[in-house]
Amino acid sequence: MKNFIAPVFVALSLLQPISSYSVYDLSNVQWTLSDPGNNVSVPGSLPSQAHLDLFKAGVIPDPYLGLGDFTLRWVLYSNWTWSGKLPSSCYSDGGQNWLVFNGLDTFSSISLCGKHVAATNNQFRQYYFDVSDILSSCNSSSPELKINFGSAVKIANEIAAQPGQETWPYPVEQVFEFPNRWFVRKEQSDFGWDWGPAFVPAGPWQPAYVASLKSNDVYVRNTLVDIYRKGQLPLVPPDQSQPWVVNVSLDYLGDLPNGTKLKYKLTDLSNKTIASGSLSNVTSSKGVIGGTTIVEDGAVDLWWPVGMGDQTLYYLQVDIVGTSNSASVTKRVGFRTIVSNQFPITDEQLAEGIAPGANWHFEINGMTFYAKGSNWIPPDAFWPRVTPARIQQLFDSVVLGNQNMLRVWASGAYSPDFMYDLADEYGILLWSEFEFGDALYPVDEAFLANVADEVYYQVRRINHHPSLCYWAGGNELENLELSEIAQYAPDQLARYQGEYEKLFLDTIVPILFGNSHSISYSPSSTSNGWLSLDFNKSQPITERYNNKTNGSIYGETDFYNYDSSQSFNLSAYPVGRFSNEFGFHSMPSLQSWQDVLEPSDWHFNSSTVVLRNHHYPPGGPFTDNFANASKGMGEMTIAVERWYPAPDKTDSVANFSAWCHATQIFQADLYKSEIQFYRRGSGLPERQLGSLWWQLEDIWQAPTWAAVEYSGRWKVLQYIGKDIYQHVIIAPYYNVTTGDLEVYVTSDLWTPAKGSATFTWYDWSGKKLNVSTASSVDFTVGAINTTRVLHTNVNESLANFDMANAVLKMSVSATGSPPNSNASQTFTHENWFHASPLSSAKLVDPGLKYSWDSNGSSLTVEATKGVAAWTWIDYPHGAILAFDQNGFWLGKGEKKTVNVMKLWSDTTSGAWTKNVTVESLWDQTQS
Ligand code: BMA
Repeated sequence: MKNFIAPVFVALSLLQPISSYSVYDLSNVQWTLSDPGNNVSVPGSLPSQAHLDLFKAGVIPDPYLGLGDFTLRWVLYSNWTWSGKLPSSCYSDGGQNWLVFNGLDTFSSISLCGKHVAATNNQFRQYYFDVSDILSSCNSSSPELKINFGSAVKIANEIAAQPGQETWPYPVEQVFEFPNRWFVRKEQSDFGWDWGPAFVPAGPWQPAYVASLKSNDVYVRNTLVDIYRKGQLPLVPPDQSQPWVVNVSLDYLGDLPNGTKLKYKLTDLSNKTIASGSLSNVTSSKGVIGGTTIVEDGAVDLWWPVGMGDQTLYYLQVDIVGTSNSASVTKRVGFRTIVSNQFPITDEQLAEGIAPGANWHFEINGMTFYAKGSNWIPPDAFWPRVTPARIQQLFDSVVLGNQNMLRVWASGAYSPDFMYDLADEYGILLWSEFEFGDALYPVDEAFLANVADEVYYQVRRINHHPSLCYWAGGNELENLELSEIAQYAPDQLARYQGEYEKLFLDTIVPILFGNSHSISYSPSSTSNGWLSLDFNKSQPITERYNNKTNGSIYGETDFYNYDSSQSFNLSAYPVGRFSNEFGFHSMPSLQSWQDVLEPSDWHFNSSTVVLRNHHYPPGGPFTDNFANASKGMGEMTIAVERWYPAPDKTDSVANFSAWCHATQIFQADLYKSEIQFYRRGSGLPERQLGSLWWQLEDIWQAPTWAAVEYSGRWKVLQYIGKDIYQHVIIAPYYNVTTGDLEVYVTSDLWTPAKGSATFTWYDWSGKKLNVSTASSVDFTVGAINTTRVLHTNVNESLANFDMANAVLKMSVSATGSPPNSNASQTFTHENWFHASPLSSAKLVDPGLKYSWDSNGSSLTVEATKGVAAWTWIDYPHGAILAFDQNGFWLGKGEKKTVNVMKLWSDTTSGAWTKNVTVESLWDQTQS
């Protein structure tokens, strides 16, 4: 055996013959990437995409620089071929030889030894081809493998132009940069989105192999493990006293000998065996073999999301006994149940004050919890350069930011195994979606069959991960696309709704529920949930749509309003059971812009900055690209000027930086206001049980809704999210029309907490104001509930004061226990209220001072002269880190010790500490 062949068999004993089974990783081939049309031929790699190899070869600059999104269009209009020679040692004569591709993006034509193998048209499928005959008749000892990729943009347009092709009423199909993405099973945001570029990359984006099999060898190409409580049905809270069923099913290539058995071994991570034996009910049909076993309830510990218990994991090894290569698969698994409860509100719930309608919340291991998190988009326009380290950095930000759930949004790509692996370890719940969004899709036979293969592969690949918490069919399909049909083409609603159900119910559900008892599904995020379930049918779901009763509350909310005059008007926020997205865009920091812009472009409205703002995208409904982009810039500017004193620094770079920052303050302020509102809803009739903001992270450096910039740097929002997602919070709710101010303490602990809230009014210079509201209130707040601790009318209570010169500090201290624990713990939180907008408040110089503590990893910040609003510790380009707090307020004389919570990277050898600045809102506006 030559050294580049990876042996994957394990010889069970010396008496067994050593098999010639081998799996050859095609990343070892010396690839060439070429396009004769453009006279390009450069070294290629696999996995990769054309842009990445061209960048590596110096043919193009880093696509993210400047206006690369537009200037590199020639790459996406070209045809790219990866060619390379297979070593003769990677395949065998007489046996079966398979080409296995875990992902081809997207329209490829494959040839081997000059013979056509196949054409592909789905980025999300695994493809496998028996090339034994081609290889045995090939007269070269190093046959050439060629994979040619066509332009997805051109092919999408060709498909759309086919006679009789389906069309949809305007404006249902959302165009960002390139149209017709809905005909193509490729990452939809590759065609442009309102937070990203449109590189429409092409290439073998996932690993690929040659599997060479002798008789009775098998190659397991995909594995399903489904762990659920006996009797469990999807979407139904299971009986937690039942034992666990472990169902295993393997997709294999090769021929299984008759009477093959499956053996299993369940071990903990230290290799202690928990259970072992043969799987029962073994069934085998062409290419699939499976069986089940029962694991007693007490034999294993539960897996919990972060903050709710341990992330206990186990190894499940399954051996196919009887094959000559002793095929064996090991998956790391966890034991948990997770259900999206959409059942009608019960009488018992009504008696608790919950509004009628239906539930919409998650239950982990039978426990209701409050979901806190954000939406995940593709972390890069080029997946092959997304490393586990990058995901780890983002997941650090998720858990350090007090989040427990990410909605992995529907128009990127199915997440790689390493991302689910990391989520299993971090305890981050991944709400996962099939890759359809902001469009309706064709339903011809070929399209549905293509989707069916994709769903079958992805569901089986991902299901064993305990972090998987939910599947949804796509993004905004019911609340937006079908609503638009109802609005613009009401007479065609029945047709398009029927087509929608054909794809998202009739096609997807039987495959999903046929493979998984453990995961809930809804055809759309956002939706009003299901109306009824009938498990006598392979597709049990009937959607509720608008089958609603007045006064009742159903389903999820999705909310955006770019009219910033309404940003803090609480009565404009949606009242629902769960908020799966909401937001407003902001600029990235100057430091992020420095990564991709020439210094001459470091201006708020430089054309490069503006053209990287895709909120109203270049291909979208408006006619002029620059006007589109400017509209989104204008929304940010107006919001800043409306609500805060606007930066006006004489140094143009400092002014640019201050403006970028000011847009982040507005964004953070708005999200905080909404998150407080949603969380308070946990104890109001809506029984609101989750808020996931739009969006966690950036795909590139641009004005977007992200909380974490492309480099990993935290925007103001990420710090404010960390603060407001703490277990116990105190927050003001103000009605500007009536002057009513209410303050609530909200807790997502699983048992009641007791404590006191204190209230102190100041003027901006820090002088206490003798306002007649309560100064301290004792309270008990129930489990996942809220309680009002102050109610006043500021028009009355501040009648003798200058409203523009009054701020209220609210503090809470409560004793309770963290979820799933009896330990007693003190929870504290503080918040500030100002009745007049900060744009008209009488801010003073707060006299901020800071110094590094002797340990060098924390600094003390103090406001010596007045109240400091939105205190911000900034650090220079070159380091990426997170403080344990930032963007906070300080009372006069108040000091805070701020720790460097995480330092991810530092190219300054520590010099960044010398260039830290500390400024408040007041300082930001000083020249
Ligand atoms: C929703 C999302 C995304 C979009 C975001 C911001 O529509 O589902 O499609 O990027 O809002 O506009």
